[in-house]
Order: sequence, then structure tokens, then C-alpha cells
Amino acid sequence: MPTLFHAPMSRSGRILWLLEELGAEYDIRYVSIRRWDGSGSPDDNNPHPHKQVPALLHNGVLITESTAISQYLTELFPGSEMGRPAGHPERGAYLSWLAYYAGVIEPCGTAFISGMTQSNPNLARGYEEMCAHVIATLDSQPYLLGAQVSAADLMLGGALSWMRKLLPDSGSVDRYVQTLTSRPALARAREIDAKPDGFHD
Ligand SMILES: N[C@@H](CCC(=O)N[C@@H](CS)C(=O)NCC(=O)O)C(=O)O
Repeated sequence: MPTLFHAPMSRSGRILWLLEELGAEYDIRYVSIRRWDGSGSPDDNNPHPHKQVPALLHNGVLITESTAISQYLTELFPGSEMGRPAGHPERGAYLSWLAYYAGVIEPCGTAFISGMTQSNPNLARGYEEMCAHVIATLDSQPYLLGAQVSAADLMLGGALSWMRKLLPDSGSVDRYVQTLTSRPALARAREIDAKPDGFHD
């Protein structure tokens, strides 16, 4: 059974959400992390090389990076709507969006949120192109891959539910976030974190 190293109110919340979507059996180890406001500290019990979350331990193997963990888990627990197995018509789009989330959306979004796009035209262009691509996709279909949800949506939807201003005003994006955040598996994940002994940061 995989073990998730997790801190509430962080990127590992999306993996907890995914585990609930997959109906997986898993353990959670709560660890403390450094927070943006200067609180928290690295946790010796966290096997992540940077003491970050999420980290996943399965059969003695450590998996890090949210999108790699998502891919790993959807393959470990096949048969859910969250993954797209090899040979599936949406496999290419699934891999592309997972990689695009980590390689383009997060860095471009971080450049925008931190204000770096204001002084760097190349970063500004990258951010604008990313926004245009994501919004055009969600204007034409309900989810990143098409008509059905996937783990790639949990990555982006989770980030947007935390920080909507990552993308400009758009009715399609608002509808997307609303649809994703009303999923019962997310409510279950939030309930797990709300338990009195759940917060160890
Ligand atoms: N690219 C990594 C980023 C992980 C990350 O930055 N996690 C933050 C929490 S949202 C963290 O652990 N921060 C503590 C630190 O940097 O020490 C992923 O997506 O898994």
C-alpha cells in the first residue's frame, strides 16, 4: 500500500484528492514543511530530497513530483476515469497535459504571481500564451482532455481552487473550477485533513 507524505494546504492535497478518486488504499504520514510565510520547518521524517510534499513511498521506492506521482498512481490503480492507459485515444493528450502542467503552467503561473512577467517580456509572452492555450481548451470542452475528467484536471483544478488568479477572468475557467471542486472525492480529502489529529505542521 502506498504511503503519502503530506502537509495540509499544500500541493500534496491534490494527491490525497487523487487517491480518493482512485478508491485506493493508502497510508498518510503528515510532515511539516517550510511555508511561504516563514512558518514551518523541514521534517526529518520526510524522505523527499528537498523535504517537500508530495512524496510517495511504495514498495520501498520513492516517487516525487506531483505529475509523476499522478501518473504512477493512475497506473497502480487502473480502471478509474483518472488515467489514460497506453493505447487509449486520449493517452497522448493525457501525458501532454500532465507534462504541460508541470513544465509550463506552474512556471509561467509562478512568474506571473511573483510579478516577474511585468519586467520580462519573454516571461510575459510565455504566460500569455499559456493562458490563451488553457482558456481556448476550456472554452471548447469541459476538461483538458475533452469530455471526461482526468488526473491532469486535478493538478490544474487544485491549483486554481487555491489561487484562481493564476489565470485571467474567464467564465469557462470559473465553471471548470466549480465542477471540479464539487467532486465528492475532494470533499472526502478535505474531511481527512479536517480531523483534529490531521494537522501536524
Ligand atoms: N514540483 C513539486 C513542488 C513541490 C512543492 O513545492 N511543495 C511545497 C508545498 S506546496 C513544499 O513542500 N514546500 C516546502 C519547501 O519547499 O521546503 C511538485 O509539484 O511536487
